[in-house]
Amino acid sequence: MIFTQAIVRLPGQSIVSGLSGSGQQVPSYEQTLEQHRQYVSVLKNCGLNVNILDAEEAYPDSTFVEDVAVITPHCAIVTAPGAFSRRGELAAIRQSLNRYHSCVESINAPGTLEGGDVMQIGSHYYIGLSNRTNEAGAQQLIDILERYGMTGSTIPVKKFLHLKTGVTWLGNNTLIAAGEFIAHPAFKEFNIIPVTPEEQGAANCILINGKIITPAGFPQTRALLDQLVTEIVAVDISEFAKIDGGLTCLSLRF
Ligand code: CIR
Repeated sequence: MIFTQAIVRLPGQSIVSGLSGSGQQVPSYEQTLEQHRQYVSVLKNCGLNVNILDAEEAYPDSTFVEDVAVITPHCAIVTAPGAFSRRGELAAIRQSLNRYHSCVESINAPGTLEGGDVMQIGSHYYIGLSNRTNEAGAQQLIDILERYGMTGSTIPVKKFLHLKTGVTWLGNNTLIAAGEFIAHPAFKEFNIIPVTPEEQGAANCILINGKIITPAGFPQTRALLDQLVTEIVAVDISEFAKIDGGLTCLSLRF
């Protein structure tokens, strides 16, 4: 699948108050801006037109745009974040999506769904059931996908924030996976690149137009990837990782 567009949102100064599972580290606003700049430059080098949205100070986690929308080749879907503090992000992303898609669907209460729980492989979408995405939200997404000729299935997420925190698609029938997803029966048809517990953050990679974007700072995983893939680009997103952000969640790609 060839991507041509990406949507990102600049981090605001309020990112220092972003949600964090551990609550132990606070990102530096200035460093998130610099890492975001480098991230955008990598997306551009992959051939994408990048629409850089203004920061939304009222919403500390709004730079993680992946969670508030799912974009398919046939329609876009505005999600319903399970995190209450993130629900105000929806109005602005809906406006942006209207520029690209004539069909913009929604997930509605009592359903909750965050895009970090949605992993697309071809026309099939794996949907993680996590603390952020519930059965009702997942079922609504499956119904929407089916209306447009696509399919979806659910997979429980036990230890990760989102499905894609623990597993992502690298193309060529291959997934990179950590923890519970390394030997998960739902993924038995795929080649799995296993990530060690010490390098868990490396399971969140992005495949864009034949290039694999990987988070910097995970040497064991990088060595494994180097044996399999030629075009690998590492990006430092360590500031975003302090509040549980990964590579995928910083953009919508389509
Ligand atoms: C949150 O907890 O919502 C943000 N601090 C991090 C969101 C990361 N999103 C993602 O992995 N898709």
